Amino acid sequence: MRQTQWIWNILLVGLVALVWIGGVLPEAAVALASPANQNMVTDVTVHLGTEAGDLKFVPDHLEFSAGKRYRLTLDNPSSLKHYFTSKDFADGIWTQKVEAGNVEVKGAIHELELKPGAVAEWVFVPLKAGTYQLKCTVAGHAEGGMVGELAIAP
Ligand SMILES: [Cu+2]
Repeated sequence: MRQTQWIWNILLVGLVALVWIGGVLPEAAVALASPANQNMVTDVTVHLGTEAGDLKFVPDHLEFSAGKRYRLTLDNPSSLKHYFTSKDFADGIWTQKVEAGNVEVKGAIHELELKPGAVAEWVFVPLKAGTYQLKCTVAGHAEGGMVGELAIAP
């Protein structure tokens, strides 16, 4: 019947709206609560090691601006595990979340370990200007060249 069809359509639209609000609102709330106070995010990617097995970060120098929001994607294309370690940098930023697989971690993060093939996303807002040393803390890796620099411009 025609009337039944109408009711179904209205129910369907309502359901779609509920799913949309449920998915979008928490994200919007987080964005509003962040110091950046906007939805904009700048994507940056760093590779930990290379497929050929080089001990280095690619790129090994990154520049950020205080107050902007970044999504730093870390991946490990090598067959060794690596660390992304920069304690002073981590102390100078506000971490919104770190996402890896189906897990989302909130709160302060100081170090990330990436196993071969792993990918993680770190969403943060730099706060404290400075130049910070980055290194991989696996024995021998920093000595082998796996170091870098993270700069935050005021
Ligand atoms: Cu390493």
